[in-house]
Amino acid sequence: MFLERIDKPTMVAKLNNEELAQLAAEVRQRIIDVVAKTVATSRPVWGTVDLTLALLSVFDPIKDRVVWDVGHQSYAWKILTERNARFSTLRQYGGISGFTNRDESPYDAFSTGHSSTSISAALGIAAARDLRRESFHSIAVIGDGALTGGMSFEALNHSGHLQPDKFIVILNDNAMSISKNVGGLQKYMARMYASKSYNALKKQVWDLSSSLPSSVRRRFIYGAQKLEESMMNILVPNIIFEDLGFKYVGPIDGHDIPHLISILKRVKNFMVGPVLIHVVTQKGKGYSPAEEDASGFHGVGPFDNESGKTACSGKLSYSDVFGQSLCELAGKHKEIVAITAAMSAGTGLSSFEKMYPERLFDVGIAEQHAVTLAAGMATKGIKPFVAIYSSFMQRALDQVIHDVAMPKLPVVFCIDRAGLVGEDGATHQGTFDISFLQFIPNLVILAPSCAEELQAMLVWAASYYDGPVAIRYPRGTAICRNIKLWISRPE
Ligand SMILES: Cc1ncc(C[n+]2csc(CCOP(=O)(O)OP(=O)(O)O)c2C)c(N)n1
Repeated sequence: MFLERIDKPTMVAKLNNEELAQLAAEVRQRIIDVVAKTVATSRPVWGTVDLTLALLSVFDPIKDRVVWDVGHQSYAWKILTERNARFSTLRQYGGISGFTNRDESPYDAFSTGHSSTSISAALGIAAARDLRRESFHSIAVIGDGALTGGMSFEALNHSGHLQPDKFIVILNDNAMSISKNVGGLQKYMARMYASKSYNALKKQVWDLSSSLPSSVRRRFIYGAQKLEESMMNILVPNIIFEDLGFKYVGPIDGHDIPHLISILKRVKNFMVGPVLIHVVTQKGKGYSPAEEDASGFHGVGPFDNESGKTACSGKLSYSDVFGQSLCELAGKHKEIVAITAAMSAGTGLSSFEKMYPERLFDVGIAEQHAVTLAAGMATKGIKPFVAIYSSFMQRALDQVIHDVAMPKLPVVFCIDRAGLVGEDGATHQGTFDISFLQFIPNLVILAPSCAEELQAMLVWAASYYDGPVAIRYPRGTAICRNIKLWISRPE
């Protein structure tokens, strides 16, 4: 067992390719063994194991700063940065967090949980480094799902302005958010996989540059990059990241560790200005049940690690009650639509999505946009039900106040996971919504005490047009009094 011998992350850099491959397999197995038993949800994190090993082979995990977006893909990072012994306490009371956390380890550069913060944070770290005249690399690792969040674009835009050296964004592209990723950017990235001629050209330029003496290398690279830009415009029109001021490198196979290492070394040693490395990975890679059902494996309870099967609780959650009731209501009220910010399954909207695909709007991880999209629809007689978890609703406070409540638009906010949520930890507790909603003018706030009340509130809200309504309900099994339930319990 290699893993047992890795008590310092710097040891990873000393391994050869075969040893790295074995270590990757052991880390994957360690994750499977722990998350299968975890008394909580678990995450499909096997896809970033190879990237983690490559990062640890090239960068210094204390001096250089790696910011993992959301943080749920950092399990391999945790295992290899002195937390293997504690890894079995993952997502348990007093145990280690399911996300990166500065209080937990000096290897965690930034505390995370909510999406799309990594580029801003890594840029801030790079800016602070330059002000303090220090020298190290600042690296953001962001998924294609998290890239759909507006903050990511704000940060990319600002990076193009600041142009820091030693600043790398690694785009971990598995074409999946929790469900399949949505949007024009995803389609655009899929087109880039085809850009073979551009990549071949880039490789030749780099191969040549690494053989030059350091005195001329920098000038050569600058000239080559200029040439490359003009060639690129012919071969791959409109590389969006280059237009924003990044050097684009990719797409690269995120499971080929030696290749990843060689790319990271080249970027580390030769590239100037912000660099975006586009890495293509497979969600769940290395654990076949998760490879086959990647979205099903995001946020499951304990499972059998051979078959990957989870036990069905047979109980109805508040999210189920919401989703099924909304299906019924949408049959009667043709103007009802549902809006989700990349969380259709989590918020109970899967049946709605199947029954009314044209009336379900998945906006990506973009809560602010979800709320103002609803506001726009409401001005034209549509009745939007916006389903967002309580803690993610924090993002969209100004949109609720300014775009919905002040103009008294009839939007219904279905605030799931209100109150304590358990194992997801501090960043996901829905403990602030009453405080931040109660001062908002024109907003009716409702909190059901059982499934039947939730249904009654949804029925009332569907016909209420004097202003917005927020209905907050908790995670987990709904209390059912069986008074007038239209919906059936799952098998
Ligand atoms: C603001 C916010 N909204 C929603 C979520 C819930 N969430 C956690 S992970 C995730 C999908 C992230 O997809 P991606 O960035 O592609 O990472 P992957 O899981 O594919 O590695 C979502 C929507 C969140 N963490 N933060």
